[in-house]
Amino acid sequence: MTGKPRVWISRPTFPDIVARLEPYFEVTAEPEETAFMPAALAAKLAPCGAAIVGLKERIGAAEVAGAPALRIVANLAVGYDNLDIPALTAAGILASNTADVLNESVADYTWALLLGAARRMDAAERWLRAGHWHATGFKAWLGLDTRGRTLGILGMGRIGQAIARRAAGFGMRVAYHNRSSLPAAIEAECAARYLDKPALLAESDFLVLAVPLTAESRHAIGAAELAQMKPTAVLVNIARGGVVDDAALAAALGEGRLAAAALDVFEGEPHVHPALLALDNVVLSPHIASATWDTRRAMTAMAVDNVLALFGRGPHAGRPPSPVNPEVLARR
Ligand code: 8YV
Repeated sequence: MTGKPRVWISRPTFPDIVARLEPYFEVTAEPEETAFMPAALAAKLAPCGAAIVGLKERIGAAEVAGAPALRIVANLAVGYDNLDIPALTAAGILASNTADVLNESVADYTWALLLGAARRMDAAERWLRAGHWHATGFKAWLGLDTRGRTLGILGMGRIGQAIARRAAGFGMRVAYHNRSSLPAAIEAECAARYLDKPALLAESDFLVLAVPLTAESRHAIGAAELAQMKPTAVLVNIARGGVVDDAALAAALGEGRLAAAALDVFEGEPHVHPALLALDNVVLSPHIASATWDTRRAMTAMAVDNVLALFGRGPHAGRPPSPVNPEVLARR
């Protein structure tokens, strides 16, 4: 037993990056992906000075109550709806995320999903693999063009903006809705115009969801909103499952009230609504929009940097690069 503070890492990451912690911390990294029940999570956190966790770890007052030395929970994600931020703040624990380092990879993948749904790539591949190619015809597998169409973005944060910037290459118009409109310079850079939510729903040919999950955004797209969309529209969700009412979406897709969808995130994932699994006009993806080698390494490095910085070490000593509740730092 050394006198070093302990860091617990809840999942396998990249040992060469995590090694940067070793001079200063006693590091324990889980060797495989595990879903921790609250009591097991509390036991893991109890002896720690820092924890690097992922979205599966739901951490609130109960989980940190028995962890008096815990100073930082570094989330391996930009979203942090798995963390009860007021509870961590009340306990004097810093939360950090992986802001910005994943924007471009997530934006790339969003376009892969959008185009895949528009051109029915996954369904066509299933059909080819099933040996049906001999039956193809001139009017088989007709998809939707993006050129000249409107891309709507609900949630124009940094990821939304990275998605918007790519739209010019596809000849699309961009509209967005946020709680408030963006500065004119950003609107100009993204060639995007602000619309209220009903107008965005009505005008979008492709609607991308890029909002964080909050009480306000839960089921931002439900039956009422789907009814306001064009029946020819395509919905793409790279945000959080809870932003969409999956049952209502499956009904709209099944009844032809929406042309297609592409989903990287699901309510209650890893469970996928069975009605979605049964449909051919939805591209399903297991929450991998940020999953590239470079980006997942950068996310790991950022979590490590936040931990090192809080303990006065590393390149950002004393200044964690991406605090979510910086008021905790101000109090120290
Ligand atoms: C996850 C994400 O972090 O950053 C987010 O908010 O949803 C993803 O990048 C990733 O799937 C690892 O859990």
